[in-house]
Amino acid sequence: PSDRAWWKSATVYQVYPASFCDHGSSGFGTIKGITSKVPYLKDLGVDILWLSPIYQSPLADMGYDISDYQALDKRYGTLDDWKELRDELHKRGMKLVMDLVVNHTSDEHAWFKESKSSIDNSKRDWYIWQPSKVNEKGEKKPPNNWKSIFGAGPAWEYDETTDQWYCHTFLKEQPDLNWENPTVRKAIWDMMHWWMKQGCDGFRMDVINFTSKAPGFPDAPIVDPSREYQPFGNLSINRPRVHDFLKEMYKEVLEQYDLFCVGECPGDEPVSAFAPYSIPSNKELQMVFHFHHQGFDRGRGGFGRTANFDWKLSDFKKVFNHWQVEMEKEGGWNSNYLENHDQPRTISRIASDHPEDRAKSAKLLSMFHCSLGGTIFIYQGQEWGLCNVPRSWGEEEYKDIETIQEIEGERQHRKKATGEANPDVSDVLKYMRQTARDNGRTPMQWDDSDNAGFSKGTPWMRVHDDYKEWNVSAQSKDDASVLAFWKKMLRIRKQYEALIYGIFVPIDEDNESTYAYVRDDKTKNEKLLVILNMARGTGRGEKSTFNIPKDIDVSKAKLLISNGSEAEGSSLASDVLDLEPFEGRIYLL
Ligand code: ISL
Repeated sequence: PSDRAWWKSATVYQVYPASFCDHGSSGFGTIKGITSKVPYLKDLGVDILWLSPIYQSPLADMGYDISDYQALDKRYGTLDDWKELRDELHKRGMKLVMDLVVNHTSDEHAWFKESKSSIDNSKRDWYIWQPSKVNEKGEKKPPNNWKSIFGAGPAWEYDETTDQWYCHTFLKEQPDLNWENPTVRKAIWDMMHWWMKQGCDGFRMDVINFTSKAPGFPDAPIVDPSREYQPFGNLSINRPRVHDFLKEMYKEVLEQYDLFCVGECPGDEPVSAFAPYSIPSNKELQMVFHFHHQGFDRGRGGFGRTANFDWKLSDFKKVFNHWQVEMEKEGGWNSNYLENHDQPRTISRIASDHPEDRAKSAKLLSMFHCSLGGTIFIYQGQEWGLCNVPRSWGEEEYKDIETIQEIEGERQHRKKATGEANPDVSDVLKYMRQTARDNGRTPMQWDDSDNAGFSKGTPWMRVHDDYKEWNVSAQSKDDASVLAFWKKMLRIRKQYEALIYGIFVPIDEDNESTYAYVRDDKTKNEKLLVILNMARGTGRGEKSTFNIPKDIDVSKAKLLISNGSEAEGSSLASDVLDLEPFEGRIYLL
C-alpha cells in the first residue's frame, strides 16, 4: 500500500563522526574512515546513514555550531571525501542523510560576524537582538529571564559594540537565527537545495521546533526561585509559527525531492502537540524525535541532568505505549531511537551493564527497539552493546561542554548561595556519570588493537576500558554475539512488517517486571506477541513469571526469536511463562 513508504521501513544508523573511525592518526574520526566501514553497515542491514555535523565549525559544541554550511571541517576531510562516501553508499542502495543545524549558527559564521558589526548592518536582523533590561540598581540585564539549555546562565549574551543582547538558546557560541526574517529562511532553503544537488538524500533537523520565539520575548515562569534564569519552555518550543516555517520549507524544498527527513523536537507537551509535524496532509516533516522517553530516569532538580535512579518500569512503559497508540490515532508517524550522541547508553540505563547481564541486556533491548512501530534509528555502538563510561573515570575524561558547564554552573551557583569558596559538587558528578552525553561519545571499538582500532593516534576522547573484550571484530566472528543478534533482528523486522506497521496493543501495563505487547498487522493478517523481562532488582536482572492474558489466542504460537534458551519454532506449552533475567521472546501468533 502507498502508505508503506520506503522511509517507514528503513533502518537508519547514526554516525557521530568524531568518534566513528579515523583512517589516519589524527585521533579524530574522518569521512574516509566512515567510508571504509560502509560494507560493515551494509552487512548490518542499514539503509540510511545519518551523519552528525561535519561542516566547518569551531567545535564549541562538537559541530552543532556551524561556521559555514557549505564547507566541511578539515578535521573530517574534504568534499571529495564526502562524494566518495556518498557513492559507496549509493552503489549499495543506501542513502546519506545530513544534519541540518539551522536554529542557530556558530558565532564565527560570516552571517553573525556581519550581524554583530553594527545596528544598521544588512544582516543585523538575521539574528535575534534585543536591548538591555535595566534593573532598579541601574544595571543592564538580559532582555528576559530565559536560561540557556546548557549550564545555569542566561540565553542572552551582551555585545558591547552595539549595546544589545543576542539570543542563544544553547551556548553563547551558538546565536539563534531570526526565522521571522524571510531572507534568512530563503538562505536556508538555498543551502538545502545545494546539498540535495550534491547528492545528499535528506536531513535530520536539529531542534527544529525551537525556531520560533514568543513575540515580545516575555519572561518565563519561575520554576526555581533560587535561580536567576528559568527554563524558557514553550516560549521557544513548538510555537505555532514553527508550523508555518515548516510548511514553507516543504513547499520550497522538501516537496521537490524524494528525500528522508526527521525533525528533532524536544519538549514536554502531549503527543498531540508533536503529531502535526508528521501528519502527511500537513505537508511538514516525515517524523520527529521526541524526548518523553528520555525523561523517565531524570530527576527534576535545579540543574538539567539530575538522575532518578528509582524509576519504575510501568512509567517507562507508559511513555512508549502512549506514543505508539496515540501517534497511530493522530495519523502521524513515529521515529524510534533509544540512543544518540546526547544520551547515555541504554544498557547501562534501562537494563544492566554488569558483565553477566550485558550481552543479554543488549539483545533484549534490540528486540524491544525493533518491535516498536515507526522508523528505527540505531546509534553507533548500540549494535554491539557499548555501555556507559566506567564510573571510575575522573571529571577530566568528560569532554562535553554541557557536562563541563553543568558542573561549573552548579559550582558557581552554590558558591553564591553558600558563600563557600569550594562547595561540594560530588552529587552533580554522580548524576553526570549516569546522564552525561559523554557516555554516548566514546570512540567505536573496532578490534582489540591499540585504541580499539579507532585511530592510530591518540583519540580525542578516551576509549572505553573494555575494548579488548568488547569490539566489532570479535563479535563478527561469533554467531551468539550481540552484533549477530542485531543483524538477525533487523532482518526479522523487515520480514514481518507487523513489527513496523502493526497496531500496537499494550498488555498488562502495570506489570513492573515484564513489558509485553501485541503487534497486529490486519492487512497482512500477521500478529506477533512480544514479551520482555525487564525486571531489575539492585541494577541486576531478575527472573520473572508472566501470565499471558486469556484473550490472546496462543494456540498456534511459534517462537520467532529469543535471547534465551527456548528453541526457535517451539510452541507455547503453557500461558504461564517463567522468564530468565532479561529474557525476551517474540512469538508469531
Ligand atoms: O542533551 C540535551 C541537553 O540536556 C538536549 O536537550 C539537547 O540539547 C537537545 O536534544 C538538542 O540537541 C541538539 O542540539 C544541540 C546539540 O548540542 C545536540 O548535540 C543536538 O543533538 C544544539 O545544537
